[in-house]
Amino acid sequence: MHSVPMEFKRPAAPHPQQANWSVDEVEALLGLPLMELVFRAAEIHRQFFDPTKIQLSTLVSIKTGGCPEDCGYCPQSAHHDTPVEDQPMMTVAEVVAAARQAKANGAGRFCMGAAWRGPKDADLGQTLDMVREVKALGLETCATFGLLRDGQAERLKDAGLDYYNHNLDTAPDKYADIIQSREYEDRLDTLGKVRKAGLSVCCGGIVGMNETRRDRAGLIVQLANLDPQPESVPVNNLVKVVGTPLEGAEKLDWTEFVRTIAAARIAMPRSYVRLSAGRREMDEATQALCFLAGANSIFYGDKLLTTGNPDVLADQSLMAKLDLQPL
Ligand code: SAM
Ligand code: DTB
Ligand code: SF4
Repeated sequence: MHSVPMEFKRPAAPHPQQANWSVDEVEALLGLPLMELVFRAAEIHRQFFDPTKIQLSTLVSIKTGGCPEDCGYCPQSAHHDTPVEDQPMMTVAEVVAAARQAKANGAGRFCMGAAWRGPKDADLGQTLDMVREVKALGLETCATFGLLRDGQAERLKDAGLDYYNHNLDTAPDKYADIIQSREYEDRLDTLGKVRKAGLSVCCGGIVGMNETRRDRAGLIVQLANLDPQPESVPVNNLVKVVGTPLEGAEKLDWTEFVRTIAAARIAMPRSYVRLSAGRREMDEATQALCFLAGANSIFYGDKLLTTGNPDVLADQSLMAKLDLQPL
C-alpha cells in the first residue's frame, strides 16, 4: 500500500514559473496510486496542451565517440571500451541530407549532437553553417554540444539555433556516482548562458541508473525550479551499452518510468515532456500510458545518437493507432 493519501494536493498552486517544488512534494507525487497520478497528470496536460498533438525531434550525431568526459551511461566516452567507433565531424552536406530526410519523414525539429566536453571555438564555427542550412529547410534547430563558454551561445543563436539541449541527467545527490569529470554547477552555468543568449532550453535527464525514487524526485525538482522552466524536458530511460559502467544497471520497472513522466508533467505543466531514449525497449502500451501521463514529444528516427530507436514506420503506425498528430 502507498503511504501517501489519495487526497494529496499541492497547496495553492503558484505560477508554474515560480514553482519552488520541494523534493518531498515531488516524491509524494511519485508515490501516489498510479492511476490517480496518471489521471492528475492527464488533467494538467489538457489545461496547457492539445493532447492529440505530438512534437517530433530527429537526432543526428555530427561527431561521434572519443569524448574526454567520463559519463557512466555514455557509450561515446573514451574512458569506456564500447562498440561505438569514433567518427570525425560530418560535413555540412551530410548533415543537410539527414535533415532533409528527417523533414520528409515528418519531423519538426532536428537535433545535432556532438561527443565533446564542449565545443572549441573552431569546432563551433564549423557547426554554424549546419545550423543555418538546417534552419533554412524550415525545421526547428537544436544542438547538444556540451558545456558552453562565454559568447558561444550567442554565436549559435545568431546562426539560427532555436534550442540548446543540455541535461542535468540526475539528482545532485546522485551525480558524483555517475560523472566525475564535470560538476553539476558547470551544467547549471551552461544552462544560464543558453537562457541569457535567448535560446530555448531543452533540459532533462536519465532514469534507470540504479537511482532511488527520491533521486528521481530530486532531478525533477532541479528541472522544475529552473526559472523559467525548460521549454523541453527529455526523460531518457537508460540505454544499457556493453562496456559502460552502467551496463548492468537494474532495469527500472515500467510503472516507475510512467510515474516519472507524470510527475514531470505536473511539475512542469507548460513544458514539452519528451519520452526519449529507451523507447525501443518499451512496448506500445507503455508508451501510450506515457502519452496519457503527459508526454507530448519523442525522438523520431531509426537512431538516437549511437543506439537504436523504433523505426520510422513503427512510430508512424503507433501514432496512427493512438490518433496522435505530429506538430
Ligand atoms: N556531449 C554532450 C553532453 O554530454 O552534454 C552532448 C551529447 S550527450 C550524448 C547528450 C545526452 O545524451 C546526455 O546528457 C544524456 O542525457 C544522454 N545519453 C547519453 N548516453 C545515454 C544512454 N546510454 N542512455 C540514455 N541517455 C543517454
Ligand atoms: C537527450 O536527452 N537524449 C538524446 C539527446 N538528448 C541528445 C541522446 C540519447 C542518447 C542515447 C544513447 C546513444 O544513442 O548514444
Ligand atoms: Fe561525452 Fe556527452 Fe557522452 Fe558525457 S554524455 S561522455 S559529455 S558525449
